[in-house]
Amino acid sequence: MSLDLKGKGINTRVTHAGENPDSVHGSVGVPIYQTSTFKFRDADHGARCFSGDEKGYIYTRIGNPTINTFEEAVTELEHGFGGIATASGMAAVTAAYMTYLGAGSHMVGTDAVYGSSRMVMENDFSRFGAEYSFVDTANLDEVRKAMRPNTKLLYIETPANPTIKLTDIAACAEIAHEHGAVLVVDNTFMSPILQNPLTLGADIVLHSITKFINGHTDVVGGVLIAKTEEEFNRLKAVINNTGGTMDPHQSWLVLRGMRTLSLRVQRGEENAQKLAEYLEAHSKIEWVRYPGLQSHPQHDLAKRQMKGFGSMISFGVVGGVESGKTVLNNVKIPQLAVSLGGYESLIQHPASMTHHNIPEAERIEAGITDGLMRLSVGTEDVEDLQADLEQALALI
Ligand code: LCS
Repeated sequence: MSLDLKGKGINTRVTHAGENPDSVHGSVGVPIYQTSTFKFRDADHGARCFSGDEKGYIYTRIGNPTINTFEEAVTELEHGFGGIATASGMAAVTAAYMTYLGAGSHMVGTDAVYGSSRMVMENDFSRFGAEYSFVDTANLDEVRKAMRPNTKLLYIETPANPTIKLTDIAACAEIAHEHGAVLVVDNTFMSPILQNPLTLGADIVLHSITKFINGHTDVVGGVLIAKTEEEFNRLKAVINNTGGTMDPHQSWLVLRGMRTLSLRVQRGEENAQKLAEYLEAHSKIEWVRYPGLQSHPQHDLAKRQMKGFGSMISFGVVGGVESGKTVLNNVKIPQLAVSLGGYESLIQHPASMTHHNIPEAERIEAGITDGLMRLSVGTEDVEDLQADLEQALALI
């Protein structure tokens, strides 16, 4: 029997969600069902599993106990109806686009989304006749103006990668629903610990699990969580047929990583708040963007829709991109690498790395300037991180 998590706190829920000790040997950890297919008792049983008259595993692309355990756990944390784990975050983004868009339909998206989330739309879905408008969704007037009669999908990322701009989720849910569109929210930067878009009116929430949820920089993965059975079934049908699903070993790893999510998020956030304040006061720093700073233009929205401010900081160094690169090349604790949300600090330069594939004019218009540096703050001792940044900034 799994524990009833109703009314339990987030730390209890992240520790026990999806837990269901196996009935054969009682193993507390979920077993890895490393199998591609499942044997039917007889021909009628197989037919009933396919028709849905009986619940039963069929084939791992369609369902697998290890994968389902992870899906149930993350769905519990996001307050959804059901979740579908995918091979990567981009497989989740692609599945969302594929489910809600077709020839002649239109999407409105956040302009400063993760580079590939924008480029897969502009380069690939456009070839199938889907239309798009990427706008500054922090400005609700721009969102309203961009909506058309054929808009089927409002797709937002908040905080956005890498500008750390926020979008008002509840207001966007209202706008989307007035137009008969669905609202999909990429919640990667917050994780289910700090923001729950489904409780604010979104229809679908997605994550690159590669980041905070797995948290150990050793797995690529994604997940989509639907608020209703209807949306879950629509997504599931597309993913089962197109095949961007997660595998059992990957699911076992991400579930293991997720058990410590709230501890890592808490520590990363404490560190990030201190570092953001330190950077803001530093003479070599031109600007800092972190939702926990009073200076963040949407600090009030952050307090309203998020349960914490996260551990992603972007900043610009006096002297622009060259000075920024001096910091990147000389810090010793944050590693110079893309990705984010792991136990370790990482630093990178979006204009030439994660967002290099966005045409320059679109990139600059979205606020991803050449001088923007992005820091993912890990669980190290903050004094060590600060001393390290200090010695690198002193070289400018
Ligand atoms: N959504 C967001 C907000 C992301 O940051 C990423 C990847 C994705 C979706 C795609 O997920 P993936 O397929 O990589 O699991 N962001 C990356 C980044 O900022 N650095 O490296 C990858």
